[in-house]
Amino acid sequence: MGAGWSNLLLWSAIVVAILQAVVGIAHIDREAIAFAVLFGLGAAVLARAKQRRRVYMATVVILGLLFADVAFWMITATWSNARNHEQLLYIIEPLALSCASAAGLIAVAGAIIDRRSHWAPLAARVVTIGAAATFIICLGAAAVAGWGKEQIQGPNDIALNIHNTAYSATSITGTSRQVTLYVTNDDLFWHTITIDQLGVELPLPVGSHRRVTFTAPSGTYTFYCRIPGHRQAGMVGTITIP
Ligand SMILES: [Cu+2]
Repeated sequence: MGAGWSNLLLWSAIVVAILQAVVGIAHIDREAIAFAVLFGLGAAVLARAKQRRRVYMATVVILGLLFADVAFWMITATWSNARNHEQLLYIIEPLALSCASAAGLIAVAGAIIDRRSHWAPLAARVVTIGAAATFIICLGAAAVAGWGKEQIQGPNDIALNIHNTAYSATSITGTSRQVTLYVTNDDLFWHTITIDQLGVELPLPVGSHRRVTFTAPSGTYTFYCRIPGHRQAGMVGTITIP
C-alpha cells in the first residue's frame, strides 16, 4: 500500500479522535466521546497492525464507514449552521470534523484502490493541503455570511433543549393554538423535532438555536426525533394544545 495513504489515514483518524474528544469533553456529550474512543482504537490498530494484512484492511474498512458517517452529518451541519448564522464555535466544530473526516475517507479509498502507486505520497499531500485549504476557505465564506446572529428566544416561545440524545422536557403544554418552539441542540450530532400529525419538522445540527411556529386544533400530539434510533432511545414526548 502506498505509504502516503496509510499515513494520511492514520493522521486523519487521530485528528478526528482528538476533535471528537475535545468536543465530547467540552459539551459532556457521550456520543462524541464514544466516537473519539472508536477512532482512537482504529488509529491504534492502524499503527500496530501493518504486518497483519487482514486486521489492517478490516480496520481500514471500519474506519471508512465511520469517516463516511461523520463526514455526512458534519458537512450538512456546517452548511446549515453557516446559513443560519450560528455562533462561530458551532461552525468551526463541524467544519473541522468535515475536513478531517473527508480527508480520512479519501485516504481509505486510496488505501483500498491505489495500493502500489508511486504517486500516493504526493496525492496524499495534495489531499492534506486541500483539506486545510477547504477549512480556511469555508471559514472565510462563513465570516462573509456572518456568524453569531443565531435565533433568539421570543417572549412567548416554549424553550426546549437537547442534550445527550434526550429532550429537556417530554411533556409540553401550549398556552394557545399557535405555538412557537425554541429549540437548542447541545449535542455534536443532529436531532429533529418532528410532529407527523401537524407536518412539523425542525432539523437541529450541533449547537443550533432554531424556532418553529405552528397552529393546531386542541389535542395531544406526539413529537419525536427522526434520526434513526433516537425515538427508540427515548427522544419522544407529547405536546398538548388547549
Ligand atoms: Cu435525535
